[in-house]
Amino acid sequence: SESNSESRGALIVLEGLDRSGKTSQSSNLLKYLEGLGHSAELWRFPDRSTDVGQMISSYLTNKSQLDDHTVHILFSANRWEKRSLMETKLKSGTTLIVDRYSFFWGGFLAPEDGLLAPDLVLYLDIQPEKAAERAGYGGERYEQLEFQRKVARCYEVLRDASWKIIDACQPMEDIEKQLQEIVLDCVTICQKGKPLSNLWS
Ligand code: FDM
Repeated sequence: SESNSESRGALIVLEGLDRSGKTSQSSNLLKYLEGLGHSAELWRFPDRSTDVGQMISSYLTNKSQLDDHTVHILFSANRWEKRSLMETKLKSGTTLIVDRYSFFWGGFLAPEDGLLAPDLVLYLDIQPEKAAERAGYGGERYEQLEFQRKVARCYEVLRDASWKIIDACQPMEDIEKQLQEIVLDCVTICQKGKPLSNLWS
């Protein structure tokens, strides 16, 4: 294994619209890093396994109604409840590939302040119309073209020069190769001692 007790793992986030390919590419990246002997885990937000996650899940599947502010705070709480485990994992040398984090829809809100900042944000860029043509919007609350258009505009506001923008309409294998190269660079920089930091600080 290339990891040792002094080197930390990288916090790598994939963002993008629904059907942009985040989930497939996240598991590809996990296999890739594990194949190289790195310690790595796949995480996703919302994490529906917790109590807060269950509240979010029932909102997303239209089983409960909540106002927007409440939902944003729940999404944020869902990250806070994982923060210390996240830090422990990173410090023990495990790289985390995270399928969505703070940047979706309202990620600029104060409750995010103090969460761990990603070392890398990979944005799988796709037009909302193109994403809608792909098979299987799952029928959850947010999986509608009109909403995805708003989300796309929101990402445009949130993203900054540090994000790596990947054209999500290329062949999957090409995307996979590009992601691997960028991620490996990032993992190496983190191993060499780049400090962890907090969002917005
Ligand atoms: N989502 C996800 C948010 O609205 N805010 C957040 O902070 C996060 C992490 O939850 F529509 C939305 C994005 C998506 C929905 O996500 C469920 P998954 O990836 O389909 O489980």
